[in-house]
Amino acid sequence: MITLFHSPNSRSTAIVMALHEMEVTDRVTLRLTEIPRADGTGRADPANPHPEGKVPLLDHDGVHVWERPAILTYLSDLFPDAPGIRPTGHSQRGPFLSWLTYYGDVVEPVFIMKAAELEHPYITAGLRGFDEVVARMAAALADGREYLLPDGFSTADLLMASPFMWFRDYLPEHPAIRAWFGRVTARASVQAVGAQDQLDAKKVA
Ligand SMILES: N[C@@H](CCC(=O)N[C@@H](CS)C(=O)NCC(=O)O)C(=O)O
Repeated sequence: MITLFHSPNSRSTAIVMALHEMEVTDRVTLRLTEIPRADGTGRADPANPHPEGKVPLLDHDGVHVWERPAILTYLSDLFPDAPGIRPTGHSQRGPFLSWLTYYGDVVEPVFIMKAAELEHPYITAGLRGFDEVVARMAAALADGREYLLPDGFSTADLLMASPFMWFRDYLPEHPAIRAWFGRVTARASVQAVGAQDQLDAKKVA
């Protein structure tokens, strides 16, 4: 049995969107869970097996997978024929994994540093900064492609777009990035899960 611990309007939302894109919502059970929120609401759910009580967490027959890049990679291995992923052996598997890992290793920390207004030579040396993230995305989209991979949408687009969904002010004034973000957020998965999250948010904190 595969269960995703999900809290509405949180980092796990992108994983639920990915399940829709992969057309595997009937294969993965959603378990709504509570988390402590930045505004002081919510609490850790003792039933959530995440080591820090966070979401998302994927439970596959009692084996736990956490961190979104790992979960999206794991799902792509579990469902190699699903749309929206690049399975092992696919010519774009490497770039697909690279965007997922780049998100976790660089983009998310860079967003947090930006929000916290933190700068340090170690950060610049190790991660680079927000401008470099924007430049990397702009470079990928420079050839006119619609999504980050040259052969179309992937769940890596959901992950890379996810921080901009919460921090809309951070969306750069770059036409190709704005058009890409518009395409990602117009997708049926994003619209449907966003609407469902609003309903589910009333059930859990
Ligand atoms: N790097 C993790 C971050 C997970 C994370 O921080 N999730 C937040 C939700 S937005 C959470 O569960 N917070 C609850 C807490 O900090 O206790 C990932 O991307 O999966």
